[in-house]
Parts: sequence; structure tokens; C-alpha cells
Amino acid sequence: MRENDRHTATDADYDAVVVGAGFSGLYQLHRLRDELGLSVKLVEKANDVGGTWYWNRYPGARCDSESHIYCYSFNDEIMEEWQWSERYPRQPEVLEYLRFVADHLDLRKDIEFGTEVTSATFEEDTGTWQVETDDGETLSSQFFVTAVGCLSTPYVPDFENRDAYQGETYHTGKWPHDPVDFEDKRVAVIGTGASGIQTIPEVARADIEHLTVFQRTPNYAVPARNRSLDDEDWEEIQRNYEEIMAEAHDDGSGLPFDTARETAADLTMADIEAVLEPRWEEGGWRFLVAFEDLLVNPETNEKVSQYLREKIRGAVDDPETAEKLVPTDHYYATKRPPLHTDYYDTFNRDNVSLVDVTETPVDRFTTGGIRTEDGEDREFDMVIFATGFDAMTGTLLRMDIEGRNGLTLEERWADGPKTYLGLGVQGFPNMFTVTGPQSPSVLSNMPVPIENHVEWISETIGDLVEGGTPYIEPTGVAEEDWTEHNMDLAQETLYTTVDSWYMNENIPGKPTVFVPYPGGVDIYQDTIREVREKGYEGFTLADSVDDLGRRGESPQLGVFEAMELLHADLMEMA
Ligand code: FAD
Ligand code: N01
Repeated sequence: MRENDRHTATDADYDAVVVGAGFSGLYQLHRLRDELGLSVKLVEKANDVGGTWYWNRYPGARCDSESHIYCYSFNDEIMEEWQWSERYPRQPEVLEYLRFVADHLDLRKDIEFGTEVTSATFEEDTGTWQVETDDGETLSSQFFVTAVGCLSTPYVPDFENRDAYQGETYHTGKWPHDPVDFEDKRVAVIGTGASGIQTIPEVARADIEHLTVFQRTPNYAVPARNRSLDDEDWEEIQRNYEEIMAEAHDDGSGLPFDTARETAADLTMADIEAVLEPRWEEGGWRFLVAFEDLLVNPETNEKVSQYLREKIRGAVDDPETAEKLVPTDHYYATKRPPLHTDYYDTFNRDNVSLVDVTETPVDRFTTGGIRTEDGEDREFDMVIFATGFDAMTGTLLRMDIEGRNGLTLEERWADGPKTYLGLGVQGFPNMFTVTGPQSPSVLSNMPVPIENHVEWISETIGDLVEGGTPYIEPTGVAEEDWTEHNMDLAQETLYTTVDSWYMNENIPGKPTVFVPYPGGVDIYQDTIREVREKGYEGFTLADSVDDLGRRGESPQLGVFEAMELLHADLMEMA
């Protein structure tokens, strides 16, 4: 281990500034500080570590990756010392795990909590990133690493008259730290994605008066079948842990589970049931990976979807409610597939009702509740928005990032994100995006691609520091090629057949484009490893910012964007 003096080539305050203290940022800080010996500052908006697990405290919040694989694999001591209590632990336990990691690696001393990065600008004169925070500080660094999460900016739809509502409102992704009192309340939950599906059964079980669920798109939820893990389970996991983790890191979805068959297209429904039933009974993601071609072959998918529709019909007593809960407008898993505990059963309770907003749209909020377009006023004491996130690009774009030539990330991504390998953007030297757009991220068990990204970024920064090369940036050609490759792959899948947050379509005004890399974690890992082995193929490495400008192409602007920039410059000069 080396001393944490400054090691890089500029006069900046730090070698690297990292933003975000979730799974990604914590590991990134450790690798850069403790293995490369660099001086690093991590800035985190929250008052503690945890990221997702700090913010999402809603009733029922828990992971749906199995605990023994929803964790780091890079440190044997952490793997040996930490023991999970459940197959899918609740939010407080995952948060406790990340606190344990932060303490074990002594990370807190280099984290500035309760501080939001409000802008990051690449200053060409000094060749450094100038990172401004909401407390008025500016931190300068040679490297700028965003670890801001794919699902970290909650989204609340702009319902007519929303602010006039006088009851309590909550968003699942920004749940208060103090207990919420449900007693005798009339509660509305809007949204039936993974968060809604987790919280609805728990809210219904609380001592409320009534729960009304507003559903726009029904989801296919598979049982989680959570259970406690005892010492015996844990010993079994520990015995095989290395192998399990190696399998997860070698798999397209970051899961150490076998597929049953290549396809279901040639099977009868009875054969399909024989394959799926044991996986249904076992619960969890083994169901998702039963057939290899699930997400590329409509015939396979339609059969699996059919199986799931029948399961939903069988679980809900009232046939009319059951039909509303049955998805018919999209294929299974083309929207992020949730796991559930008692979700469908919840609709058999007397104190729960379902409003299908495709039949009965929300007209407006009133001071006391929600009016639907059929003229009915429903009164609520509390509205819970389980309406998701400005995913994958939202948090990055809110950070007001400006690269070379005064070009902002917002301008650069006006038509949708363009990156090289989901790791960097042309025109933004020495900026790395952990689980950035066009990397596998959300299409997998995320600790796997997170470790993979953090390790690649750390090795790359290590190579630059060792080699005395101060600047790296993707070339425009490599970026165009990667973006096109991403789009071509996505077109071959069923993901593009439905509106979803994968497609950037959950936020009004965002350009429609499939954002994550759909080629699989395993193939992706090999690709980025090869890029490094080939001397950073597709990147420009340079000794000076001028050199970077000369050898890399100018950041690629559409004619229209270039004209707008020119116009803005002229206005400033005038
Ligand atoms: P995050 O955990 O989102 O951390 C990003 C951090 O950056 C946050 O703390 C945020 O405050 C901070 N930040 C953002 N912008 C700024 C700024 N401008 N200035 C300062 N700080 C900033 N994935 C799975 O694979 N399996 C699961 O079971 C699973 N369950 C999930 C359950 C929920 C409820 C949600 C919402 C997501 C779940 N995910 C799951 C995805 C989850 O987001 C990732 O697994 C993982 O936690 C992401 O870690 P991260 O560090 O990349 O991002
Ligand atoms: O958000 P979502 P989420 N009127 O965007 C509806 C991870 N996660 O927080 O589908 C009415 O999926 C919207 O309807 P529609 C996981 O990756 C994991 O639930 O757009 N409804 C949808 O039903 C997940 O995918 C876990 O038609 C409106 C819901 O709100 C991601 O986080 C748990 C609406 C939003 O669903 C996000 O999940 C939780 C409107 N105007 C989260 N606008 C685990 O279990 C939106 N909706 C691991």
C-alpha cells in the first residue's frame, strides 16, 4: 500500500473526486485510495453511506437479488465476517452491511456527507475538474468519477393540482427516517413497479382504514419466497462462496443460476409448466433465467407470459380485479420484473381496492384527495408515490457537468446518452461513470457490474498515473460505434416493444432510446478487458489538453446544436 500523497500530474486538491457513497462509490474510494495510494475525496448528498439503501426506507423495501450475491466479492474478510439473516434482507440490513463495509475499510474519514455536487467543470487551463458543492466549496481533481446511481432521482408525475392536496405525501425513494403513522388512515399508492409491489402488501397489513392502488400498467410478479438463513445455510454458502461468486461474475445477468433450456418455442404449455413450476415454487430469479431466449424470442416469451397470467388469475378471488392485474400489453421482463411477497393476495382483502387508470384516468388532485375522470372524488389522508425514478441519466444530468469547449453533458446527450462502453464520454476528459448509460448495470445483479466497473476504472487510472499520461478520453468514432452497437443489440430484443424506464420513456420529454447495454455482463466484461489490453483502443491518451483536442476529434455536435452554441457565444460577446 502506498501513502496517500497526490500522485497525478496537476496541481489539483485531489487526485480524484468521487460522487456517491452507495455500493459503487464506497468501493471506488477504497480502490483508488488504498490500492493506488491516491488522494481521494468522496462527496455524498446523504448524511450516511448506503445510496439506494439510505433513501428507500418504505415499508416492505428489501432487495430481490439473493443476499449472498447482493454484496461485494472483492474482500475475503468482508465475505467471511458478514452473515446475512434472510434470503432477501430488508432495507435496514442492507444499509447496515454498507455501514459495516465503510467502517471495515475506514472509508468515512474521506467522505463529505450531507453535501451535494451542484456542478463539475473541466477547466482547460489547468486540466482539472472543478467540482462545486452546495455548501459553496470547490474541489479540484484530476479525475472525476461519478458513482451517483442509476435509480437515485425520485420522480413524481406532474398531476394537475398536485400541490393543492393537503394530506401527507411520500415518495418510496425518499422515505422519511422517522416512522410514518398509518393508523386508521385512508391511503393511496400510485404505481405498481417493483417499489409499489413491495410496499402495497405491507401498507395493507398496517392498521390503515383503506388502501386504494392506482395502477397504470399491471406487472408480472414472481414470488420471492423469502426465508431466514440459519447457520447451516450460511456454512453451505461459505463452503462454496468463491465458486458462486465466480459463476455470478461469469454470467450475463450477474446471477449464478443455470438456465433450463435454450428455448421454449418448441414446447407445449404442459412441457413449459414442467420446467417453470419448480422454479416458481423455489421463487426468485431462477424463474427469470429458465429459458435463454426469453428476451429475444416472442414465442418463448409469450408462453412464459401466458403461464404467469394464469398464476395471477388463480391468486385473485374477484375475477374482475384479477383481469385488471393481468398484463396483456407487454412481454414478461421487458419492464424490470419484480419479485413479490403476498402482492396478489393483498387484493383479496376487504380494505384494498384497485383503480385502473387506463380505464379511469386521474383527472386532478383535490385538497382532500384524487378526482378521476369519471368525476369520482376519493378522499385520502396519505398519498404514496411509487412512481419511480428519472433513471440512469437523470442524476448525471442534474449535476451540471461541463467538459471541454464549454460543452455540457446536457447538450451532448440532448438526443439520448452517447458513451464509449458506458464508462466515458467524448469531450469529458478523465471523467468515468460507474454503471453509466450503455453499460449492463440495471439489467443484472448490480454488485457484479459495479465491481467490474470500479476495477476497470481503477486499473485505468493506475495505468495513467504509472505511465505519466495525464489525460484519457473516448474518441468520437468509438463512441458513435458503441452507441450504434447498443441500439442494434437492443433492436434484437423484446425490450424495445414496450414503454419503460429502460427506454427512457417514463419521464416526459426524455428522448426515447434504450439506455442500458443489453449484451450481457459476461460479454461486456470481456470487451472492456480487451480494450485495456489493446492499449485503450477507442480512447485518446494525451500529454496535454491541447494534445487531447488535436488528436481526439472535436466533441461531435449535431449541426443544430453547434449553431445554438455559436449563437449563445455571439450573444455573450454582443
Ligand atoms: P446508489 O446506491 O444509488 O448511490 C448513489 C449515491 O449518489 C446516492 O447516495 C446519492 O445520494 C448520491 N448522489 C447522487 N447525486 C449526487 C450529487 N449530485 N451529489 C452528491 N451525492 C450524490 N439492484 C440489484 O441488483 N438487486 C436488488 O435487489 C436491488 N434492489 C433495489 C431496491 C430498490 C428499492 C432500488 C431503488 C434499487 C434496487 N437495486 C437493486 C438497484 C440499486 O440501485 C443498485 O443495486 C445499487 O444499490 C446501486 O448502487 P450505486 O452506488 O451505484 O448507486
Ligand atoms: O419505479 P417504476 P419503481 N400515473 O418506474 C407508475 C428497482 N427496484 O420505484 O408502468 C400513473 O418501475 C408506472 O406505471 P407504468 C428496480 O430496478 C427494485 O417501482 O409506467 N402511474 C409504474 O407502475 C425497479 O425497476 C426493487 O405504466 C404512473 C410505477 O409508477 C426500479 O427500482 C424494489 C405514472 C413506477 O414504476 C424502479 O422501480 C424497488 C402516472 N403519471 C425498486 N407515472 C427490488 O425489489 C408512473 N406511474 C429489488
